[in-house]
Order: sequence, then structure tokens, then C-alpha cells
Amino acid sequence: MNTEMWKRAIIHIDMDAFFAAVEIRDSPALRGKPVVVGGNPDGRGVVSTASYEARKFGIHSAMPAAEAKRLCPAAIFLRPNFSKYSQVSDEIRSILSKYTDLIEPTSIDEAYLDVTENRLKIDDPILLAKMIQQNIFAATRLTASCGVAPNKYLAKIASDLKKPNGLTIVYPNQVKEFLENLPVRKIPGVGPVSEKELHKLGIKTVGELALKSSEELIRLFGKWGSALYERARGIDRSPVITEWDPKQVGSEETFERDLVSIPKMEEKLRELSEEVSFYLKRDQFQAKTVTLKVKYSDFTVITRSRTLDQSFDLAEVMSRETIKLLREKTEAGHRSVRLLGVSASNFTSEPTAEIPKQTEFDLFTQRTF
Ligand code: TTP
Ligand code: MG
Repeated sequence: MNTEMWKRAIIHIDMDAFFAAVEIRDSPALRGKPVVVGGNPDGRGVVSTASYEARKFGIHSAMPAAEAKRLCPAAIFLRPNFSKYSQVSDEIRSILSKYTDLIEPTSIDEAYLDVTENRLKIDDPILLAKMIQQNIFAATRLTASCGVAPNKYLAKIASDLKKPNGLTIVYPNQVKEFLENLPVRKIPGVGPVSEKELHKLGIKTVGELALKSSEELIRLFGKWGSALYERARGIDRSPVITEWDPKQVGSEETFERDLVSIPKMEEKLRELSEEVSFYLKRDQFQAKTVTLKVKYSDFTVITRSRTLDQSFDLAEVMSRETIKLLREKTEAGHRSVRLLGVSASNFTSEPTAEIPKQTEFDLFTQRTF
């Protein structure tokens, strides 16, 4: 192995079917069965995640749980247990920290590691990735998929390619070949809308995107165009960021189908507030400002905030205030809504000393892309 070529080595790690995998681990009778973790399938719940067996039926995150039940009536539906997943996430974080100090957790089950310099002084990042996968499995009985690459962007794409329990390597001298036939949708940030626009221009693969000039992409996509130009070439200079200084704690959700009824939106705001409250309490934050974010179906986004006299961490406070903001300060009810978000900011208390500087995951969870 020519380790010389890894001037910079990044590992992206992403647990497989995380919430479902934890549930199956803890109830072995579920093994091999279609398992769906999420809200109530007989109500308006949404799917958080599904086991790979359930995904074969077309079930995926953010889908209404009722639809998942239609697709697979035999599926086993479980409510999520956030505190359990959070504990497992902590456990995984402590394993990762044996390898490097440079860890950037980006969600409850994902992190970037810069292993260019590492604690074990091993200069083969592929060996390190294998050790990490084995170590996580030995400790938690859960599988993780890894991507090894010269930067975060490529590592992120790679970790997703051979799920579950996969390891994908993008060697520094093979970036062009790796990207050549990759569908543009695999570029993080290219969602269904950008994908459609790119397809209209006859661009289906990253290789085809790389044929466009920077000027043309900027003309077509603005600022995002220059990012796309770099992504098409596998360029990403962003560092692995370990600093932990959350300015806000929030959760948002994009709906599969736009919401039109206010009661449905209120229900969502209660759910989102519950989640934000969970994170605030866990990390002992008290906030004074609550913010409602609304994206209408035409993609325009508005935010409406209220700063309270009393600091809070309770879900009831956030749901009460965001529901009031929704009714009084938005056009909800007249316009359909694609996304709702709740966040808490303006913290009055510092987190307690036990909170690590590098949190185990970003406190802002983005639910659907
Ligand atoms: P993901 O890593 O996106 O999904 P996953 O781990 O379930 O499956 P994969 O093998 O494809 O990585 O998200 C991690 C967890 O976050 C997931 O288990 C449940 C939760 N989640 C939601 O609650 N809602 C969502 O819309 C998504 C995408 C994830
Ligand atoms: Mg995952």
C-alpha cells in the first residue's frame, strides 16, 4: 500500500438503519423481519427509519407511517426511543475518539474523522476504517458503513455506496474514475429539484457535470453553481470541525406531501418541540428564544421568533409559542406548507462540565432532504 498518496485521509462513518438496528439488536425476534421505527401508522406518524427488509417494500424515512403500513401490512411498527439511541451514539463516539481527536459528528449516527494524523500512528486509513467497523460491532453489535477518501465530500458519498456494513475507498489518484459515472443525485445537496434541472440540461452523471464551465454553472445555479463546479472535480477543502458551540438547538421536517390543515401542522409542531426539548434537557440548556420556520410549497422560507421572559426547556412552551406564531404570523392555512421547523436559541445557561467539547452529534437535526 502506498501510504504516501494519502496526503489527507478522511473517514465518513454512518450507522446502518440506525434506530431500527438498535431495536432489532435488543429484540432478537425481530431479526430478518421488516421493522419500521416511527410514528403511529394508524395516525399521522412518519417513518424515522426502516430495516433493510422493510426497505424492499419501498418504505423509507419521512414517509407517512400509514403509507408504510399499506406497502407492508406485516411490518412491525415501533415508536422511537431517542434516549436509547443517544446512549448508543455516545458509545460509538467514545470508540471513535480512540482513533483521532479530529471528529466531526454530523448527526446521531454519522461522523467525519480526519485520520491523516491518528492516535494509533497507522498511516493506512483503510486499515483504520476496518478496525473502527470491527470495534463498533464488537462493542455494540451494530454495523456501520464507511467511506475513506481524501476529503469529506468524497468520503460522505463513498460511505453510502455499499450499505449495509460496507467499506468504499476513493483513492486520491482515482477521484476522476470514481465520479465519472456517478449519478448527480449522489452529490450531497443535489435533491430532487436540482436533479431535475440538471437532467433537463442533459447532465445525468458527475462526469457530464464536469464538462460544464464554471461560468455556465454560475449562470444557471448562482453561488451553488460554483460549488457544483468544484464537486464535479472532487474538490472539497472543508476541514473536519470539532468545535462544539451550538447557537441553537432545533429540528425540522420536510413533508412528503405539503400540509394544508392547521391542526396537522400543530401536531407536527408538538412533535418537533418534543424532540428539541429532549436535546435541551439532555444537554442542560435553557433557552429564551423560540423560532418557527415555515417553508411554503413554493420554497419561500420565513422564520418567526419570540423571546420569552422566562427561559425554558419544555416541549409545551415551545409548542404553545410556535402554534401561536403559526396562527398569527404566517400565512399557514392559506398557503400549503412544505417544511416546519422549531428551534431554541439565546441560551441562558452554559452546558454542564461533563458535556464534551466535541458533541456526539450536531444538535440541529435535519430530517428530510
Ligand atoms: P440515516 O443515517 O439517514 O438513516 P439510517 O441510519 O436509518 O439508514 P442508513 O443505513 O441508510 O444510514 O439516519 C439516522 C437515523 O436518524 C435513522 O435511523 C432515524 C433518524 N432519522 C429520522 O428520524 N428521520 C429522517 O427523516 C431520517 C433521514 C433519519
Ligand atoms: Mg445511518
